[in-house]
Amino acid sequence: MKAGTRIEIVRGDITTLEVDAIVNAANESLLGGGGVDGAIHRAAGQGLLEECRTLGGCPTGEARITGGHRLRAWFVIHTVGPIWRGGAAGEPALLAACYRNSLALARLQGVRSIAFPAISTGIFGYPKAAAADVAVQTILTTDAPERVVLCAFDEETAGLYRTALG
Ligand code: AR6
Repeated sequence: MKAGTRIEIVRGDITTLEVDAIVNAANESLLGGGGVDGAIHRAAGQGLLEECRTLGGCPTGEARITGGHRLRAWFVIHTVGPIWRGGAAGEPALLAACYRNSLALARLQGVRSIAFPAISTGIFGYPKAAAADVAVQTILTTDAPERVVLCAFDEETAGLYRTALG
């Protein structure tokens, strides 16, 4: 983490946040889905889907960047978290790679503030406490923008972030 990076926990809907970039917990098609992915596509509008169609998908653990279209955020960084298969299929390393690769794209674009959802902890079934630890540890050990928001959709996740941050 760069000296001066602030990590904040915010409860609520990531699509409403005033940050330069929001991260989407997508799937390998990058063509939308349920959960936070569905919410982001609904809020950003058809233009986001059209831009995503040009990207040709994204492997698990990697990230791709698009414009924010009708969102407040300038950019959406789409990353594909691992599906939880019991924990011995490389899930922790893949989840850490999602955070690292998203932060790297943010830096390349000069993003000063970025918000993450709890990647993989919904439909993909990653245990929430373990995922919160991976998120916090990876952000703390990666060169990150000035402001990093951990967006928790529920109070349980917010509490797990508080614990992971110590
Ligand atoms: N703002 C912030 N967080 C949210 C929001 C929101 N509007 N909506 C849900 N969450 P999930 P995954 C939280 O299932 O597990 C999609 O179909 C949610 O409570 O969105 O990575 C994709 O296309 C949970 O804590 O993502 C993929 O197929 C977290 O976001 C698949 O789901 C992640 O839950 C990805 O599954």
